[in-house]
Amino acid sequence: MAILLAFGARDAKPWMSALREVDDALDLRIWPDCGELRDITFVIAWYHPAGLFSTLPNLRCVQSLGAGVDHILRDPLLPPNVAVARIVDKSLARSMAQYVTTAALNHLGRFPSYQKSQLKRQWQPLPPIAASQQTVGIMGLGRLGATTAHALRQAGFTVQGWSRSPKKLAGIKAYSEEAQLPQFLANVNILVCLLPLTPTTTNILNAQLFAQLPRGAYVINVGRGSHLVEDDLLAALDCGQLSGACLDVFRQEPLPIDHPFWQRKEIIITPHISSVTDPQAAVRQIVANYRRLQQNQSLINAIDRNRGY
Ligand code: NDP
Ligand code: OXD
Repeated sequence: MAILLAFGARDAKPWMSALREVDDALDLRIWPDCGELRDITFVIAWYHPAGLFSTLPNLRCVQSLGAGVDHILRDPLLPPNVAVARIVDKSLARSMAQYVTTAALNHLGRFPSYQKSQLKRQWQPLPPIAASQQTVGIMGLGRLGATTAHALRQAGFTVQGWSRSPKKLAGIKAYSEEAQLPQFLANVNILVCLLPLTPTTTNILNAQLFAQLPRGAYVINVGRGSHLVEDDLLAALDCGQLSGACLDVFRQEPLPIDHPFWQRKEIIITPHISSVTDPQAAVRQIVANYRRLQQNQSLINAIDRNRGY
């Protein structure tokens, strides 16, 4: 049995070292040096090369390098009986909470406006807004969404969330299912997307949804680029329905050089860094999963392939 590291967009070497620190007897291979393909039962994947899974006759598990698994599930060649697991880690949740809170406070403090004034050498105080008067709405109250909700609340914001199933989180008003989405959106000043990308959530940040937010709302997308209909965002910014957006994820990454988002002053762009898995923090659960697979035990943080997350 061997483990293959198949990373399209990340350096595999720090992962090799961290895995070896946990168990230096592991048979580890880095794509494209796969060796004997029939040895490979376990793939650690991050935007893996197309066609890979169909070349591995004994594949039993694909472990995502991150919290999301959309990059694995969208592969039509993923055999139906292969288990899929993801990373759940406190440091990943903390760093997401930190990013989103920073983005929300940056918007609340009007830092982008003051930077514009600065470039014009203008001393232009704006009326202050209290965090408590701003409602942050988080779409997705899972591992990252719940931690982020608590961090925003600690920063003084009024926080509410929306998820598939009903939730009870101290101090956070929770809405669930599609039926409660309009009610959830109606008073949200800062909307955060922390949903997984599934067929149901693809394109969810669209014109119809933006129209249900109060005028001038702000959007923070840290879920996936395909949650957002890009033209609808630009139109909502043009007409003032939205006042701005902070985007960490994009339909195409890296964001193409000629993409209209680059030119927009109301958009803050970061290169998919809001929460990056730390190899040292994540390898233990990966090795545990590999061992559990060998012993035919159920996996840690396995996802439901039918549900898509
Ligand atoms: P979880 O699976 O723990 O949580 C997902 C949440 O979304 C759950 O609350 C779930 O509801 C809710 N949800 C799923 N589908 C729907 C739906 N159709 N309608 C309403 N709510 C829905 O995931 P994580 O919190 O760990 O991660 C969320 C996503 O964040 C990842 O999938 C990934 O795309 C993104 N991410 C981005 C990173 C970045 O650097 N930008 C880093 C890490 C993750 P319920 O609780 O009822 O199941
Ligand atoms: C993840 C990510 O899903 O980094 O973990 O986007």
